[in-house]
Amino acid sequence: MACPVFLFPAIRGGVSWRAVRSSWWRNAVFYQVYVRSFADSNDDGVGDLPGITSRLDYLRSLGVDGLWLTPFYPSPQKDHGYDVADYYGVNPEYGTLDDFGSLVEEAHRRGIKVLIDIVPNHTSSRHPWFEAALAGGDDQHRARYHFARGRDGAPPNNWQSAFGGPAWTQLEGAPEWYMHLFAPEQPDLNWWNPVVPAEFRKIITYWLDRGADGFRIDVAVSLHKRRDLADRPLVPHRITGLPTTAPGFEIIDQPEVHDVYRDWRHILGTYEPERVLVGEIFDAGRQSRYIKQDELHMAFAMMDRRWDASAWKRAIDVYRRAVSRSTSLPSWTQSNHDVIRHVTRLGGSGLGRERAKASALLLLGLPGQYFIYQGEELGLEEAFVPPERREDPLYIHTNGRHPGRDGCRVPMPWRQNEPNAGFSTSPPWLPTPAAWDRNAVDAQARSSTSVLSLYRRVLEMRCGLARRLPARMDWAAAPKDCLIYHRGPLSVACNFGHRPLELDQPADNGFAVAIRPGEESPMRLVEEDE
Ligand code: TEU
Ligand code: CA
Repeated sequence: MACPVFLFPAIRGGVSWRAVRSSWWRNAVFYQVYVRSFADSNDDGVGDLPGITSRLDYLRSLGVDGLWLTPFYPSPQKDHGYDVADYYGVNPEYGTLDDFGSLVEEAHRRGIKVLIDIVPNHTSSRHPWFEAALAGGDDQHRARYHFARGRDGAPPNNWQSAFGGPAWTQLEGAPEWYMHLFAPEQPDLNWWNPVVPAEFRKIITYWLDRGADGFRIDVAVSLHKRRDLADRPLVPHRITGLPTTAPGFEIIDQPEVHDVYRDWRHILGTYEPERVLVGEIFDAGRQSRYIKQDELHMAFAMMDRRWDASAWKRAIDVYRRAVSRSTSLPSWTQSNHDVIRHVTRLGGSGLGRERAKASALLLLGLPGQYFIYQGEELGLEEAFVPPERREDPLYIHTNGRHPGRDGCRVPMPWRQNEPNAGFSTSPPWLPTPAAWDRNAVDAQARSSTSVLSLYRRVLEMRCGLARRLPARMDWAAAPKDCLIYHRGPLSVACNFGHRPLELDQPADNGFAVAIRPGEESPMRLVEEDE
């Protein structure tokens, strides 16, 4: 957005004042667009790039500084784009390269940056490299992936796929297996082979040249697997006694992964204005190793703790400490396309929504970036998707033991009293829940008490305060079930309890939150001029 953000974190390690000062991404608010479900321009039931372009004014009026687009590359969509068949194109369902160009141009015209998703851990099984590896069986192509012989008809080792079952699939009628830490349609690349890093250098340069402002890196720490492919040691489970994998034995996160990001950061450094790397890393310990002046700029401070003041305080401090030795700040987030929507996690319906409003304010006042997941600004809940309509490989490959992630990926409701809440005149790829009409953007825009109006107000206030907010915050003494912090002129209070709290802390220049169950408007926003 047009709001210039000039907040100065502690400057260490020889970063020039100018470099820090001119960083557009520090304290920015990003908005994650799940491309397939955001906006459908041609009414075929599937979101697309021109749809996003047509909604940029909505995103500008919301007040975001940047977008993260989930993968839009040609893909068989076995994991909805996280199975890339061609890293240099656009899935025809989503548009063309020209559509990408217009999207970037129009976003930039509105002062909005565009991050794209890069998937370096694995390709699609329909990527020409993997097809050649299977067809020819030649060593050169196979060496780009992990092929290994099985052990007496069993997989080469005991590693498991994140989607259930072994991380290996056997080739038909052959002794070899190939590795996939996710679905069988997502074979893992062999980053030890120099051809692979060389290809990704080309890919990121290609998109930087097309105007991308940076990358969200999928499963960022997994690129190099442990070289010996050794079995994970098994130990008896603490409670059940059943064999379980021993902690502290890394099959990913090898030291060489850091070389990749140092290399990418170097490439990014040759572009103006500054481009950024956001790693899909949630673990604070790992964040402290990867968020560095010469590696990643950001990673996700995922706030998925139970609704409890001390648990939230602890988590906030853990994530703040993780970046304390860098010039970066945490990137607060509560939801994405892989997790149950946080309104639902926090208790669902009215209560969950009020808590979600409070948690957003709590996090938006903190130093750092904030990542909104599309629909969060509407207070959307996890949707029920009938089992026969579910498409997530996590649901499919666990044979339904895991409900899958479709419930947070249901298309955006744009307009009330229209088919499929205004997303599309055709049935959307995932069905719109009947009651979603009332969540529609147009309805919420008309109401001053809607979640959307709250987000707009808070982002505007944040933008207005930006120049006066230091990178430092301090916790203040607070009553039980309550967190209070001060950050320069801003004071934020969040009530995690069930009873209304009267605070004697003045909330002079900032906003204060109080949850008053049973009241029509349980949230209080104290603005500067009140
Ligand atoms: O997710 C990687 C990841 O570690 C998880 O959040 C994953 O969804 C979970 O382990 C499943 O049990 C990324 C993407 O965000 C996700 O959508 C993809 O499915 C995954 O990588 C594979 O590309
Ligand atoms: Ca479409």
